[in-house]
Formats: sequence, C-alpha cells, structure tokens
Amino acid sequence: MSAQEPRTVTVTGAGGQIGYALLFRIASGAVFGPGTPVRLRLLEIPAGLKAAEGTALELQDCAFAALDSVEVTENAARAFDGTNVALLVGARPRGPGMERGDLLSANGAIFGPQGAAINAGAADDVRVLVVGNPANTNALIAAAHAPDVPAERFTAMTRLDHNRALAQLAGTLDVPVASIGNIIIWGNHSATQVPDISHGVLTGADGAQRPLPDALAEALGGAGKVATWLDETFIPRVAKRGAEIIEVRGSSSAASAAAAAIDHVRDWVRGTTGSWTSAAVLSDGSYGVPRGLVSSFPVNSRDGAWEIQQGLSVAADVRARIEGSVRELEEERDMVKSLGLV
Ligand code: NAX
Repeated sequence: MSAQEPRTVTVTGAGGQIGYALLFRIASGAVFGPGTPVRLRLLEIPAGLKAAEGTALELQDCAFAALDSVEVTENAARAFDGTNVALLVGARPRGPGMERGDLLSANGAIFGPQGAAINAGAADDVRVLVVGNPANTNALIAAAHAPDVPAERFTAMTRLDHNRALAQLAGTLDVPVASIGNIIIWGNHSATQVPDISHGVLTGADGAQRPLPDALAEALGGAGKVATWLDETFIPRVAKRGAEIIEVRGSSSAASAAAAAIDHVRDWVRGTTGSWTSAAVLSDGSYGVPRGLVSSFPVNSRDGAWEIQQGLSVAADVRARIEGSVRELEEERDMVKSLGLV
C-alpha cells in the first residue's frame, strides 16, 4: 500500500457518543497519518441514522484534507464493502432485567451478521476492532461468521483499560504518562480484567530506566505498601473506572474510548515501538489462555500484525486473577456456543 492510497474505514454505531468522538479523529488522519485519504462508511440502525447523518454533515464542514468521502448507510453489505478497517462500536446495551444470556443473544444478532458481511465484502487486509460490549465475546461471534478472514484479524478493545492504568500510575508517581512502559491488561474487558504492573518500566528524564515496582515502592513507602495499593486502590480503580466516569459525567466514557480505539488501530497498522501495549487478540494458548478465546495480552505490532509478547514471568497472584478472568471468557464462549451463535 502506498501512503496515498485511500483506506476505507467502517464505523458501526456511528450515530452514538463514541462514534461522535471517533469519526473526526479518523478523518483528521490520526490513524493512517494525514497523507492517507480516508473513506468513511457509517453504519447505523434506523433509530441512529439521523444522528449519523448529522455527524456526516459536520465531518464535511471540518474540510479535513485527509477525508475523501463519508457515506451513511443502514445496509451492512454496503458498509463493509471493500473496508480495510472495521470499528464495531454499535452494540445492544444491557437493559433492565436482562440476563447475561439475553445480552449475548441480542449481541449475537448484531455481530453474527456483521461478521458475515465482513466475510463477504471486506478488503483482503481487513482488520476488525470490536468496541461494543461484551467486546471479547462479540469479537468471537463476528470471527465465527467470517471463515474466510483470518481469525486473528478480529480483536477487541482493552486499550482504554491500558490507558486508564497508565494515567493512574503517572498520577501516583507524578511522572509523564509517556515515561511508563510495559504494563499489561490481561483477560476480559470487564470487571475481572487484570491490570499488571510487574514488568512495568519507568524511564527518567535522563533516559535511565528502572522497574516500575521499585519506583512505586519508593513513592508509597515500601514494597509492602505497593501490594496493598495494587489490591485496594489501583486494580479496582482501573477495573471500575467506567462506572466512576458514569457517576461523575452522567454518561459513559466516550472521548477516552474513542482515543483508545484510535491508539489500537494506529498501532496495529503502523506498528508499536519501545513499549508493548494491551489488546484482546485471538489466543494461541500463550500463558495458559485456551486457544481460540479472544483475551487481552501484552502485544507488539510488527508488519501489521499483533504478536503476543512471549516469555514473561507471571506471579502466582496475577496468574490466579488471569485464570478468573479467563474462566469468565470461557463461560461467555460456552453460552454463545449453546445459543448457536458461534
Ligand atoms: P451509544 O448508545 O451512544 O451508541 C451506540 C450506537 O450504536 C447507537 O447510535 C445505536 O443506534 C447504534 N447501534 C446499535 N445497534 C447497531 C447495529 N446493529 N448496527 C449499527 N449501529 C448500531 O453507545 P456508546 O457510548 O457509543 O458505546 C458503544 C459501545 O461501546 C457500547 O457497547 C459500550 O458498552 C461500549 N464501550 C466499550 C468500551 C471498551 O473499552 N471496550 C469502553 C466504552 C464503552 O463503554
């Protein structure tokens, strides 16, 4: 691909709040760089079409040099035809009295047909990021309906959790976010997710690097304090940040979710350098996560493909948490299997 070749990006749920925060950044060149023209396809259901059309008008009014075209549609075949990047944001939220099975079933009715439409019409290099919850299992459902697309092209977003963890650490240590690297989110994008700082690295202004646990021990007053801080403050704060945002803001995370989606796709397409990041990708059995689940791992992106960072030691307490989160993913997978969705 030359830098100038137009790229087609499909965003589902384009009339929603994440869509509104996401589309302008894609159109401004934040994913592919300002030199690559972008064709946007906005997929919505009838209830969201007007909002998406309004967003499309505003996108035109931004006169972004990188924006080649915007099209709004409620037709999945049209939306995914020739698409290079599909951001599956629109999902069915959990309604009052809805059980997990009902939620998975309602989302199966969305992500199954969208996976099939991707299979039928997307570009050969299509990359899919599922944002809509339950994101990991929705990615599994979409992949199951796209047998001709390599399953590793279906990913789910845990970058927001990763970025939230970075922000908490930077605030606690009073250092720039960019000075922290190699933290990890393992498992499911849910309250069982496992933020892990044990391999984290802090780079000082002089370029010297030190282990993040050592820096935390110094800041908090001893290694024993770090363990308590991780258990009682850091992990719950990161895992429950979504609820905190809803409580304070009055609605769920939107701009930060959009920024994380941009980070995920940009790194996937253009590569990671230095630190690894976190993404929910197809498990190849690494770290004891059963093959075939879409689970969050430490990942690097090289030549347009995610690779799971290998060879990291995992402490017993972190491993126990990962097993809990993976059990939840297995339960979700078993449920969608029993519902005939995969
Ligand atoms: P909104 O309710 O604002 O927007 C969702 C939009 O999707 C609506 O306009 C709706 O009409 C549309 N939609 C529903 N079904 C569709 C379908 N079949 N095809 C196309 N469009 C469809 O939600 P928003 O705040 O934008 O959140 C979207 C999703 O992101 C939710 O599932 C939410 O739970 C999830 N999130 C995931 C995060 C993550 O880190 N993975 C974090 C943020 C967010 O909570």
